Amino acid sequence: MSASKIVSLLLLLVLINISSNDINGVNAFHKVIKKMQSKSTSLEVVSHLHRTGFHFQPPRHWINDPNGPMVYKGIYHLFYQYNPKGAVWGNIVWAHSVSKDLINWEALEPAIYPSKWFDINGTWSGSATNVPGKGPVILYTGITENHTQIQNYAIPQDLSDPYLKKWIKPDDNPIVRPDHGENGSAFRDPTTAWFNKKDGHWRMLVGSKNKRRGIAYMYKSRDFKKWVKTKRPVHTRKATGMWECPDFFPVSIGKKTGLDTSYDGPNTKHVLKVSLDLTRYEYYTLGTYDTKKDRYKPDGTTPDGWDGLRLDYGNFYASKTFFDDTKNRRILWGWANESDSAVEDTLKGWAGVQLIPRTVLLDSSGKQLVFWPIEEIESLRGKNVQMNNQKIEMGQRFEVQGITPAQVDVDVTFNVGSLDKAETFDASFATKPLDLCNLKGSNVTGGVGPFGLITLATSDLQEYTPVFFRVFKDGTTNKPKVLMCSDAKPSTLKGDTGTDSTEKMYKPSFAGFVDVDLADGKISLRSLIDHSVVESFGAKGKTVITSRVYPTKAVGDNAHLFVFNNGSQPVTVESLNAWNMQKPEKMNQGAK
Ligand code: DQQ
Repeated sequence: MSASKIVSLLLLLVLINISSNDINGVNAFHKVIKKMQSKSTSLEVVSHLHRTGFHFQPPRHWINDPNGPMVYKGIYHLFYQYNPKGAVWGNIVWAHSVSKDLINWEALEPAIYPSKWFDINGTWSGSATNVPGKGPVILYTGITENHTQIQNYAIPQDLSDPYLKKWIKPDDNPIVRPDHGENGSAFRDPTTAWFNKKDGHWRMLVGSKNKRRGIAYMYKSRDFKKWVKTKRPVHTRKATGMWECPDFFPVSIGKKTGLDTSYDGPNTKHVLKVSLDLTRYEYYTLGTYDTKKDRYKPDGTTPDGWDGLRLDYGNFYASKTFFDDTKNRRILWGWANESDSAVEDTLKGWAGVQLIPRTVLLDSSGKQLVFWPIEEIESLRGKNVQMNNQKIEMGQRFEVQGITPAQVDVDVTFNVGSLDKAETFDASFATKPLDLCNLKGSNVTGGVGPFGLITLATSDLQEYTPVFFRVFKDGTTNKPKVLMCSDAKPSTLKGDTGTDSTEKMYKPSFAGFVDVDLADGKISLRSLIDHSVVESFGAKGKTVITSRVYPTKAVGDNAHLFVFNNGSQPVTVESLNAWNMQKPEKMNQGAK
């Protein structure tokens, strides 16, 4: 073999190794970093530089999956996977917070923590179900003495307490153990259960895999205690690996309200969402749930697998929805991990945020879901600035002035005018939006676009996180194909030159297509910008992308916000509203 071939081979091996460790920026976990897992940080030394202003965070330490969200007696409950002793994954308990408005949160004692043989090695993710007559029941995964994953239940000690401060784990646990056909080390994350009036049974799903086939097992029960596996899994898919945190719920066709998980009526579709352990991103399908056969069949309008639709095309994982019967809406919670290293997390004393809860509806096309930040978030809006009818020629950018852009909500509607100059869409990119974003970044001149927002930027663009659209045209139909990107590559000067692990920084570009026809030329973009989080909603929530970024200079009062256009076709900002966002009064002070 020639020397150059050997060099290429070595390079390939290095790349393979990098990409297999680098699972979408989410630190590999369930692997305990022993020397760091109990390295506690005192509150005085927690680093505030990149902490968020209005996102859900405990005052310090590691968080991951949102667990068991629900509303009970008018109080919202959020549990989450939490390490009370350090800023990396480990020592996991179900931390518990309560809120009256989904904005201000009060921390309570952890609700569930390892203490019995059936969860002594871990209290992992799960869901809550409001069982009429019984009150809320939590189903969660316990890791046993011999490291098997089993499903347990927990109930409140006092149903008259709307805060549900104390939880009991009855001794008749577990409710479900893996049988001989199931994989006891890949068997977890029970869903909210739903009730089938016709046969008087509750049902719930548990995520799993068999070799590389992703599986959602279904169990049914009359009394919520004795659970029996149904004949076949509700759904499986080859080559998708372990299905973590499945979520299964109905959505209404036509109505702008959410549905209870047990709803069984006409004009609905079902959604099955799974979190893919292999890549650390999620996908969902829309389909039909046959309640007699207990089988789910995707519609087939989008792929059932790696290229499937995503709730969020960015840093978003282990998500879970719940039905909020106080406002008739379904709300989605998702977790965004850090993109920096475990060493950095330990140094800063915290890791992970829960993203702003989003309402979930079926799009009028029936082919996808749409997401929108819950209306309550608007109560945090402070000073407002606007921009109207601002034409942006190629290469121009305009600053949004008069606010502090490190912590804002910005909502802009662009008009692209004519599509005549749009680049022709190459069909080979149809399943590869990310490749397209990497190839054609925010600075690569196009026909229609790239245009959008430049967030968390220094005035000279040494650091910036662009969120933008690029409009292509289908060569035969002339229909637009819209790409949306959120690009962390230029977000920070950090990690560019460093070689040791504290300096390394994952700075990905994230991408998705946006299904719009642009008949009126308009496309909207809303971004919730919060120091190290940029959550962006394209075309009123048809495509959502979250990025985590760590600017060194574009911080605090030195962060800037621009609208820009690098396409030869001028675009117009028809309207732009930006609001400073206030901090909630209460954000989990005193979390243990
Ligand atoms: N996190 C939990 C598991 C789940 C994973 C453990 C998903 O139950 O599968 O912290 O992030």
